[in-house]
Amino acid sequence: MSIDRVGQALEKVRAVNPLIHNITNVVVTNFTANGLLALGASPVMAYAKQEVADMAKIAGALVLNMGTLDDKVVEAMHIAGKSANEHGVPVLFDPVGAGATAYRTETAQELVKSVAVSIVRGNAAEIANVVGESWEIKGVDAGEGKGDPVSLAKQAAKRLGTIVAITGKEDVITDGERTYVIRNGHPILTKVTGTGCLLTSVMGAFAAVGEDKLFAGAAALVCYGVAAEKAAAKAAGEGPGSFQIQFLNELAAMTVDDVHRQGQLEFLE
Ligand code: ATP
Ligand code: TZP
Ligand code: MG
Ligand code: MG
Repeated sequence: MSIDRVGQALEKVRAVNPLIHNITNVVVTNFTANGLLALGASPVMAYAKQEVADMAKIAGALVLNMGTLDDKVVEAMHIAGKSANEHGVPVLFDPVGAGATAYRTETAQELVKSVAVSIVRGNAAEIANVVGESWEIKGVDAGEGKGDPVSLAKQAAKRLGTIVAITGKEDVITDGERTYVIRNGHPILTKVTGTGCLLTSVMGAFAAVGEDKLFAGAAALVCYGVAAEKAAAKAAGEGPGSFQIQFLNELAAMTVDDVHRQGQLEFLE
């Protein structure tokens, strides 16, 4: 059963403790490092153009996150991405705020052209803008675009020739042919900044240890959503501050049994 494979993927992350090289934004750096550690991965943040090629080639996965861009970060992403590609290291891409400004949209579109990305993960508006569709976006948060996330994700995956994950109330991940829908998570995730960014890095940890990158991404989405549900239950009535701490605790404490009990993974034909 698929949910058994999710549990196995979680155990493999913890057994392997993959090194995840993040070129991410200044808002979420600490949360991302702590979330990866809690899960059982090994985070490193490295940005200097002098070292990113060396770091990317020894990593289990490279995560490129556009949250707070500047020229130096963009140059580092291209260098690191090229090195990861040359050494068979999976690259995850989080196009934070694509569509909000021309600079973000252009940077995202150039990156997916010059770097072979294994998984792109964003909200619906970001993914639409990466593939040149307009979809309203306010800052880094999804707007009220109309459309079906499953068909948008499939269309984007085909156009980019990669796996695409669109997250929100429900999550979709597809390679354009095979598609999973994940119905885990909790609305309070939207009240803590960086929960999308950490998710992309967590998908990196699963991609680092899984041959089937589509399933690895789906497994990460299930585990992340289950941890959030458990954390929200424990922090009930207390607000986003308590939830954030409890979420880190649950990324560490979540068991294969929890995944079996609560995982909501559907494969769409
Ligand atoms: P945005 O900026 O639009 O919030 P993001 O990059 O933060 O995007 P999200 O789509 O919020 O990414 O996804 C982060 C996590 O939050 C995912 O696990 C997703 O399933 C979960 N999530 C987001 N919205 C909801 C919701 N309304 N109910 C349940 N889970 C949600
Ligand atoms: N501004 C630039 S990056 C960032 C903000 C608020 C964090 C976005 O994090 P997420 O995970 O997309 O909510
Ligand atoms: Mg969010
Ligand atoms: Mg985001």
